[in-house]
Amino acid sequence: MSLIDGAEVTKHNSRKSCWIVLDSKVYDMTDFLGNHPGGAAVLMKQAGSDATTEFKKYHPLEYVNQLPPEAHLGAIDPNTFGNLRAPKDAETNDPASANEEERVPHVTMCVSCPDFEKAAKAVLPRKSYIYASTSANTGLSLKSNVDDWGRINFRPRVMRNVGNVDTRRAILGHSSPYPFYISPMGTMGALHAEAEPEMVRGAVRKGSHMVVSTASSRTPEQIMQSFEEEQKKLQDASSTQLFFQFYMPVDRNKAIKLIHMVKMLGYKGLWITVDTPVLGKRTADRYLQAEELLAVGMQEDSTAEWEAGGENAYAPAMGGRVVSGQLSPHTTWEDLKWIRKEWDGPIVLKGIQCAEDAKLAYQYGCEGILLSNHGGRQIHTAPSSLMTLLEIRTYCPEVLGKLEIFLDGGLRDGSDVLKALCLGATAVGVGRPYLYALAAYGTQGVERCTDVLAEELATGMHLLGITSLDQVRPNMVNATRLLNEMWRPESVAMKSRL
Ligand code: FMN
Repeated sequence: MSLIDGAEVTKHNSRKSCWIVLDSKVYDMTDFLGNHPGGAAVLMKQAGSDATTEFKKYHPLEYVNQLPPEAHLGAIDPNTFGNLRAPKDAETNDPASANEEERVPHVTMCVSCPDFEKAAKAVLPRKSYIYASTSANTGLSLKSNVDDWGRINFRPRVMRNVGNVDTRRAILGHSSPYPFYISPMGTMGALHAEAEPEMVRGAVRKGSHMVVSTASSRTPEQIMQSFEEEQKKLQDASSTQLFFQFYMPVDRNKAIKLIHMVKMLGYKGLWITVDTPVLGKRTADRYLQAEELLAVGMQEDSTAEWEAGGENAYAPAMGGRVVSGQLSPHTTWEDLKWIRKEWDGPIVLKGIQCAEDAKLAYQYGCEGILLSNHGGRQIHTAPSSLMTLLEIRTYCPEVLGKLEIFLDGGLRDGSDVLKALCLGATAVGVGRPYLYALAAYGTQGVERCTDVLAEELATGMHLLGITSLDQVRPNMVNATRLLNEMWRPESVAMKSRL
């Protein structure tokens, strides 16, 4: 195949013919414009140019191989990169913070979790900040995640000789210095050039566990490799373990292959996300996609053609999608049976939102459940994980102590971890605070975020009157306000059927 001149690639910069360069290879993306999960406009901005850097923010470069072979036109002549068109500049690459005066403070100025968000906002392109911060619909699920932590109060005991406190907790049998871990979050490359490896380094240096997303910007092999390299650098072995968050793809063979791969690589548990049969409505993303369409002049036929089902329909402004086949809406409880045959380690269901499903998870032999509404990014007006925990305590307390119970969503203070533990949680996941810390400060920020949470937790223990996490009890918190709002079955008969 002869080499393609950059000047030729540049000519194909319209929606009638859209070529891009990825990893020195030229691809014709014209037929893929209407299917791109991030929206056609994202591709159009890169049309006629080298999109490698932008691509790597969102996907492992290996994903290029999933494009149809006929889209691959050949290699670019390396001497002609200079002839390529520069990607269309968009306002979405401006910093997220509108305030010019805002600068990223020194990391030591981050003394509580919300500080990391402010710092990230100052450094991140607006598009990346929107990706991390967006939530579903009007944002009520996210709001109640954050608010509900403040609606439970402690009932502290005093004069209890609380000189030294021990914050250790085991997660699925793996000891950790803290009862919290880093939640799985996809596409970290959009927030930091070093993406997941940088997050892993921060985790290993502090010994905290981390759950790695299926939708990571790096492959599971690359992430495990950075983990092992960082472990080797330390004098004392770190307690960190990596677990794997699993999105069920439509194709079962692909699912099995991925499960076998992460097993072989040494991931310690499979956390199956069950709250995402389809993507929730990420409102801020929708505005952004609409803006991007307008910026590249694709507005005129977008909605109308999509509704008419036209071949050239650029749907993204109206519909959030994932890469075709990567998320199965057909999964049922019965699927756990074949998954169990392929995976002999612990299984945690991520995204349990009511007592009935907690009970089913136990009946189906799972080792753990993660009460979560995906950081408020999925169903509109979801229950907070605290509310779900209270429901489980009320309607199926038998699972407490049998399943490991994890919670995530809206946790922004180490003392909130303590509330969850008092109510029976094994450990708690922290998402956005770590992501913002990574974005603003890389590994150093990740370490700092752990320190902030750990210190708040330890202080909370002293002030609550306990010295070890074995001493937490439900009567150490007042959850009456949430209990008053908790769902109740309509009849006694219904309660007994739960
Ligand atoms: N959950 C998943 O199961 N898989 C993912 O790939 C994933 N990606 C996420 C990406 C972002 C930017 C965010 C904010 C969350 C993501 N989540 C994902 C949800 C988190 O695992 C977690 O449930 C949530 O972030 C916890 O809420 P918090 O961010 O308020 O701490």
